[in-house]
Amino acid sequence: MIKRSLQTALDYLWQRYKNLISSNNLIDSVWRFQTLYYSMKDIAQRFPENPLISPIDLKASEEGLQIICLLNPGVFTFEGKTWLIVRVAENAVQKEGSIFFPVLNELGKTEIVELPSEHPELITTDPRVIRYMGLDYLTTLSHLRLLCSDDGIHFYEPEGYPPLFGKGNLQAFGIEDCRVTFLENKYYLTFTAVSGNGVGVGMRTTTDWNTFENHGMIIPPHNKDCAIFEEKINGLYYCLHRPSSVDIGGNYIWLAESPDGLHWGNHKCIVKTRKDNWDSQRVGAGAAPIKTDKGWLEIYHGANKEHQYCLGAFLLDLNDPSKVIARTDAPIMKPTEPYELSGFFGNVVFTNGHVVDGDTVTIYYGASDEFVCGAKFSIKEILAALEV
Ligand code: MAN
Repeated sequence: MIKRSLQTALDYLWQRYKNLISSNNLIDSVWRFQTLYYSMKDIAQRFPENPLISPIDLKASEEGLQIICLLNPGVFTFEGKTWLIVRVAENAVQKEGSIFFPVLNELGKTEIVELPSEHPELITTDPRVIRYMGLDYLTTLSHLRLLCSDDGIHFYEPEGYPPLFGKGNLQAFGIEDCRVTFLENKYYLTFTAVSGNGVGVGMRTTTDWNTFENHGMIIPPHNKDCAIFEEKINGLYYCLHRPSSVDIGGNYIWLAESPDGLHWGNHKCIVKTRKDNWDSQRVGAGAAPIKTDKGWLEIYHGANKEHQYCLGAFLLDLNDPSKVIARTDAPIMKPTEPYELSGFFGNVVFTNGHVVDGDTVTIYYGASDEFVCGAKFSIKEILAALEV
C-alpha cells in the first residue's frame, strides 16, 4: 500500500518535472533516480521495432472483410523458428444508416448481419461489442493466423499453413487469444470460442500445424484465458482458466486438473482481483506458467475500472500449484508507448504467448488491441518484484 502511494506520488512528480530535468541537464544522481523510478514503474524492455505487425501487413481472409486488429498471439517454437498464432479480427465494410458485422454460419461460411444504426435498443459504446435488443454481438470476427520468423522480430506468413477459423455453432462469432502449450510431443491450442451461446474455451491439438484434432469446447461459458501447464504434476495435467461469475464472485483466475488434458475437474479459485488496485476489475492468465526453481511463474493481465490492461506476475508452488506463494503488487508492464495508449481499444497491453531462453522471457503482446508487439523481461527481475 505504502509502496503504491509512493509510486503514484513519484508518477506525478516525474510527469511534472521531466522536461525541467532534461533541459537543465541536472547531476547524475537525478538520472539514477529516474532509472530507479522507471524500473519500479515498468520492467519490460520493449522491442525498438515495435509494433512488429499491424493490420495493414496482412491480407483480409475474404473479399468484403477488412482487418481491423492484429492482437494477442500464442507463441511456440517449431522447426527451429519462432511462430505466432495471431488473432486476426476483421469487420465488414460499413455503409450509412446501418451497422454491419460478420458471423459464421453452420457451414463455416461468413455471413454479414445488418442492423439499423439508429435504434433505441442499440448500444455501441464499446468498440468491441454491439448490444442490440438485449443480446451481445461482436463488432469483429476473429480467426487465427500462423506467422513465423527466424529472428523473433520479422514475421511472415509461410506457405502451406492455413489459418484456423471458428467451426460449428459454439464458434460462430470467432476464435480468439490462443495459448499454445507443448506437452508430450503435442501442441495444445486453447482459445476463446465465442458465439450467441456464450464465451467458452475451445481446444484443438496438432503435431505438425497442418492437421488438427478438434476437441470442441473443453470449459463452458463464461470462461476464457485458459493456459495449460507444459508439464504434468504428480501425473496430472493442470491449467489456469478464468470463469466470470455474474453475481457473487468475479473475474478470477482458477486452477483445474485433468487425467487426460481434455476433461477438467477439482477447480480451485487461486488469484482474485484487488480492490482499488490496477487489477481491480478482472484478472486472467497469460501463457503457460514458466517453471523456475522458485515455483511456477505466471505472467497475467489485470484491468481496472477504466479498462486499462496491465501485466503482473504470481508464483505457484512447484508441487502443489493451487498454493500461491507470491504476487507482484505493482504492474510489471503498463501501457506507456503511443501504440499501447491509442488504437482500436487503447490503454491495453495483453499477452498470452512467450518464449523462454535462460533468464529471458520474450513476450509477444497485443497493444491497444490493434498491433502485435514484443518485449523482454529478466525472469530474475520479475521474481525480485514479487511480494510474499
Ligand atoms: C478481453 C479480451 C482480450 C482483449 C482485452 C482488452 O480481455 O477480449 O482479447 O485484448 O479484453 O480489450
